[in-house]
Amino acid sequence: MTQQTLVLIKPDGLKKSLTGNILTRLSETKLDIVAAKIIKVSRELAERHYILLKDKPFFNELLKYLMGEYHKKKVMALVYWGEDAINRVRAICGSTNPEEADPVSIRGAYGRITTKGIYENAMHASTNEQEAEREIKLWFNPDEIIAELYPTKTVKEQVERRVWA
Ligand code: IDP
Ligand code: MG
Repeated sequence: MTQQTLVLIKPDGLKKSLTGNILTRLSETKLDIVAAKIIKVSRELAERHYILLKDKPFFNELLKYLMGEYHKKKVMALVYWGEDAINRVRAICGSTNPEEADPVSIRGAYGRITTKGIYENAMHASTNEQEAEREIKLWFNPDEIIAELYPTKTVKEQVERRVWA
């Protein structure tokens, strides 16, 4: 089944200069990258991304982690597309808890648990098709993705936007 999945290289991954290593590992999936960008994550975006975890005791620390308050204020977001994309990426990514993750997985190799109890696990990967759709639509506009993943519509709006001077 052809699928798409959201990958985030989290602020610890960027701070530790792991982008190259992580992308090289993910290339083992033979999937296509159809979108990529660097983002400064707002609290609103972090909250919306992790909305399903809002009742967890570590939620606030998790938001700060994703916003880069402990590392660098940036995240790299990518969309991978191809056969069985969600499970292929999750397999190389490894388990949520970096200490339980296979040491050969990305999280097993590069993650840690901080003294505040947050799992700093270097990357995010969508868990199922429904979450992938919600997350991809949250992080990307249709024009930032080079594949037609979901239906779109055109709207006419008069908005002020910044352009090159
Ligand atoms: P996932 O990233 O493997 O899908 P989720 O349960 O969606 O795992 O959790 C999102 C993120 O929240 C994890 O990647 C990790 O950074 C953090 N996290 C999840 N569970 C815990 C926990 O029990 N303690 C501390 N941090 C956690
Ligand atoms: Mg998750």
